[in-house]
Amino acid sequence: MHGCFEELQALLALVGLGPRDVLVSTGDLVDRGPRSWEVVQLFAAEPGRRWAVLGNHEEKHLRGDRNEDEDPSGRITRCTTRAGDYESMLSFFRSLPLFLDLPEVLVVHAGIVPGVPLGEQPGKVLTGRGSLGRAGFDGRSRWWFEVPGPVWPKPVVFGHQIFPEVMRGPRGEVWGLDTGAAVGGALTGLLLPGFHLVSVPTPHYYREALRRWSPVFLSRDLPHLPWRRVLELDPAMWPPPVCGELEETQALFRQAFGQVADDVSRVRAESGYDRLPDTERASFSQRLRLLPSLESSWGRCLLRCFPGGPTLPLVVKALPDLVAVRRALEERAALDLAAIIAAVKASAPG
Ligand SMILES: [Mn+2]
Repeated sequence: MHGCFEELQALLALVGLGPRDVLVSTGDLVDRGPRSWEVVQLFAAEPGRRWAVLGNHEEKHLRGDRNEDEDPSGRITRCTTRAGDYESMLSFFRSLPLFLDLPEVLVVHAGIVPGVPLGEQPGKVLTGRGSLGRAGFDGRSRWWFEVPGPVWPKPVVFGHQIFPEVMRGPRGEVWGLDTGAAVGGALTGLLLPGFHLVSVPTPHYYREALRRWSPVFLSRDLPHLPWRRVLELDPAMWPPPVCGELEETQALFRQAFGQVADDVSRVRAESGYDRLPDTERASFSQRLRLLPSLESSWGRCLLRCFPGGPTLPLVVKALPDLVAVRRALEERAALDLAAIIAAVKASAPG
């Protein structure tokens, strides 16, 4: 359902759900769409006749998964749900089963391993956590429901994998109902016991949400993002003021990089390092390393890049994020390079 509350209401109105009917969700009640909390409330309020299985999106919230580079939909839900409501959401998720064995069908979120008893099914496969990339679930190999022979003694109803049309399987023994709710597809229901399909189109809510929230997240994350990611981002792709923040951040890194390059060349040229025979160069570097004035982020970066000069991997390793670069540039501003050069020259043996 992915937070498509209005479409869910429309779907229920369409089928005329009566007081004795039960509504069952294949999971992923939340994320991507605009009204996750309302969808959760609709289920949580009436546990007797609103059932759902655990989807990978619910599971991600329960795990407190913060690895959101690829899919920030959970983070958007966290940011748009009041703290107390979010806690209630989590405790509701904790109550969800991995499957529902109904009289007419078996309901799971992502899929099952054919022939394996329900109690022994891997939780990952049922909920779709990490099932992508696994044969039978990756869309490249034959689907788990296309194996020869019966998949299960009764039809299996599942979600998780978006199909342009409901996936009925070669022998009609599976019902893949995810038709892209919240991503410009439709919210689809299966009426039991007659096995009739009903669906309501949904806008591409998630695209809109991404457009709105990605700049907010980038702005928040920028100070702590690794340089490799910061430098990969194209400022022109981002709206102001994030575009400006990104440009400033990248400029700061280039400034630090240029400063290390200058300092390495200055130390080499002014200390006499470049005129030393190869045999004495190692001892020079050793003496440079022992200078107490280089015990700082900037000093460690300089030493890492000496004598060959900075490279992107070296600087990134010494100064992993914006916070580190800012600190290093401040340290550099307070540093007397001439004194360092004089000290290393003075430390020469003989
Ligand atoms: Mn899913």
